[in-house]
This record gives sequence, structure tokens and C-alpha cells, in this order.
Amino acid sequence: SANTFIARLGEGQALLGLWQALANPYTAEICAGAGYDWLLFDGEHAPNTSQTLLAQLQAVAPYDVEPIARVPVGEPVAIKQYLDIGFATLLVPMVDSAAQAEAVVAASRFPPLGVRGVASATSRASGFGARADYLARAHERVALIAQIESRAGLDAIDAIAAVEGIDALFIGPADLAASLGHLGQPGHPEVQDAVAHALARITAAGKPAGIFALSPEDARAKIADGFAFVSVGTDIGLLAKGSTALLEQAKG
Ligand code: 3PY
Repeated sequence: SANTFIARLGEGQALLGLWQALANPYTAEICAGAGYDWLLFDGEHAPNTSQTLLAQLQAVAPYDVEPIARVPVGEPVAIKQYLDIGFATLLVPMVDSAAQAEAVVAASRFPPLGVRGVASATSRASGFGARADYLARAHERVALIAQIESRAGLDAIDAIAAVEGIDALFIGPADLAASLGHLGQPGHPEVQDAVAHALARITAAGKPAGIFALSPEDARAKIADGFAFVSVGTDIGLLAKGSTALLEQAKG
């Protein structure tokens, strides 16, 4: 694939990522130097705007890390804006049907392949006009990851995974737990059974599966289970946990 994240997934080793919810270029830069394979910039739940996402993308550009952005919703406006500022890999929340997945793919491609609005020389993605073949080849660089995180998404998982242009699927355990009647209990056996079922279906479709791990132990287990990319924690979690632990240690 011309998309570097998908190409790296194809190399066979699980790719470990860190969730960025602080919406801050300074902390993104720190995390980019830590050695994670990918960072997820969250436009769904974190206080991000196009400007803060752009600043984070610029901050991590010098590092050997794959930036992925989660759009707030799988609609054309968000998708074109995120692609225009230079994200090539998008995580799309709440994909519940093949029709939704197809609409997301269409939103990421210029006509005649899709319905993405055209910005060329004014977009960072085009190198500000420097890439002569940008419009014709932009779709080759794009990767779309559909989030499966509801009962409806689980029911439609085979059809979603079969959609051309959906390059990978990602399980959101928190929302999946909520949808299955276990709000706040992503580790509940019924939720984890659903996760195992989803992994099997995604693998059967020949696509890479990703997941948000609940702990470092869970991350190792999910890698062993066959997940191709695993989020192992969040910037907020590191700061919250580390600052509390430091104070406790200092107090003795
Ligand atoms: C979920 O767990 O629901 C996610 O979307 C990942 O944080």
C-alpha cells in the first residue's frame, strides 16, 4: 500500500500505539519520541479543532511514528478537512453498517471514485500544490479504519469488512460494552467474547484488526490473540497516573 501505516501492518509485527487526548502539540512531540509505532489524535472525544490537529501533526512530523486521526463522525466534511491538513490514515467511529462504510470510503475519494470536495494547491496534503499527481493519486495514500463498537456493528461486521477501501477494523471496547448492556465494564466476559468473535471475523475477511487495550497485560494478550495494532494507553492516563505516583513517592 502507498499508505505507510498499512504497509507497516503488512510487515507482520503488531504495531503499538498511544492515544493522544490532550489535544496538545507539545505533549504529542514528547510521545512521538518515545518509540510508539503510531499515535492516535482524537477528534471524537478530545477538545481538538483543525488547528490543534494540524499543530500536532506538524509536531510529530520529524519522528518515525504514524499519525492517525479519529474523525468526530464518519461524514464528508470532517473527512475532507482531516485529509486536507495531511492525515493519511483515519479512524472512523461508530461504523454500524456496510452502507455507512461505503459512504465513508466515498467521502475520502475525489470524483469519479467518490464525493470528496477538491482542494489542491491550498491543501497541506498536496504539498501546497507541489505534488503534480496529487489529485489523481490522493486515494492511494489514504487508509480508512472502521470502528466496530456496537451490537449493530458486530451484526454487520462481515459486510463492513468486505467493503473495498476499508483497510482495517478497530474494536472500541468501551462503546461496545455500553452497547451490549455493560456500560463501564469493557472487561466483562460477554464483551470480551464479542471482541474475540469480532477478531475472528475480521481475520477471516483478510483485514488487520486493531483494539484499544485495557491495560499493558491486556495489550500483550491482545497481541498474542492476533490483533495487528493495539493502543496500549493514553497521554492523559500517563500524566494522571505519573503525577499521582510521584506525589505519593515523595511523601513516602
Ligand atoms: C472505545 O473503547 O469505545 C473506543 O472508542 C476506544 O477508546
